[in-house]
Amino acid sequence: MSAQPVTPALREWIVAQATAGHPPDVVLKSMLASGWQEGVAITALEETLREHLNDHAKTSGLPPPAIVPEPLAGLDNSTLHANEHEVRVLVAMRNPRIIVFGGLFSGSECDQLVECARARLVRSETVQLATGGTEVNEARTSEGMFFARAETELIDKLEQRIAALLGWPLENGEGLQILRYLPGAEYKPHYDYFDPKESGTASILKRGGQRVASLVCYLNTPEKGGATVFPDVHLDVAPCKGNAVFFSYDRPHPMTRSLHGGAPVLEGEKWVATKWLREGRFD
Ligand code: PD2
Ligand code: ZN
Repeated sequence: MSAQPVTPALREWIVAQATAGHPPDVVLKSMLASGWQEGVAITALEETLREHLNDHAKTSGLPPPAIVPEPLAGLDNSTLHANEHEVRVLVAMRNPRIIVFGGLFSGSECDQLVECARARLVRSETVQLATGGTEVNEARTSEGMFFARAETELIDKLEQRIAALLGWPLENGEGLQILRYLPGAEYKPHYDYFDPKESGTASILKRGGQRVASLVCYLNTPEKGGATVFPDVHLDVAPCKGNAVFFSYDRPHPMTRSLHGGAPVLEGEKWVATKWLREGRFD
């Protein structure tokens, strides 16, 4: 079958369909019905809509894109080496950028983090963007604590491993946050970046600028529930001891599709360590 050219007229038609409110799967169906090859149609749809969103972002004064960590830049391997430690790439999604790593932490490293954090847990708070302070929030029913950067030898070693894996300066990382979810606890879907429209954001950004990526590392395997969910792309990542999910967002805007949450834990506990990466040094 000869290649079908994606013409400017087709791109215009796709944008018109999307603007009229037709969801991508409906647009795809009508392309297939008019004889488009499935692969060509999907690529044309994805590329056209992404370009359209980017153009829209430029003209509507949205924040410009930042440089974000890209762990797989120039690599075609399913196994990476981060400071002598072997890490497997289990899932890699491009848009939004989501990567699931296998074996980032060893079982014993996970256990040690849990035991160091246990006695220091307090009910988790979220950043109160109106003031730049923090508050207890019903959307987040976990308990947590923060380690200072390089607080112990183990934390220093893990932070160096993460910096090597992500290719992002260690100094741009916030301290490791440990969270424990008991049965029923959850973290409702949210964005990890700071909303530029909120009045407290300017003061938060003075230290390190925006968050541009997150790495959620699983320190145990809950018996049931507790997936990290990405509702915009219908992706659920099962928590599995030693694995981690990475995702980046190049601007503080929902167009990054980085909305994510921690689904309720149904049985057992869930422990995670979260590393947030800033644009600049977080000193
Ligand atoms: O524990 C999780 O799965 C989770 C989900 C959403 C953690 C975070 N966000 C976070 O620490 O930001
Ligand atoms: Zn989050």
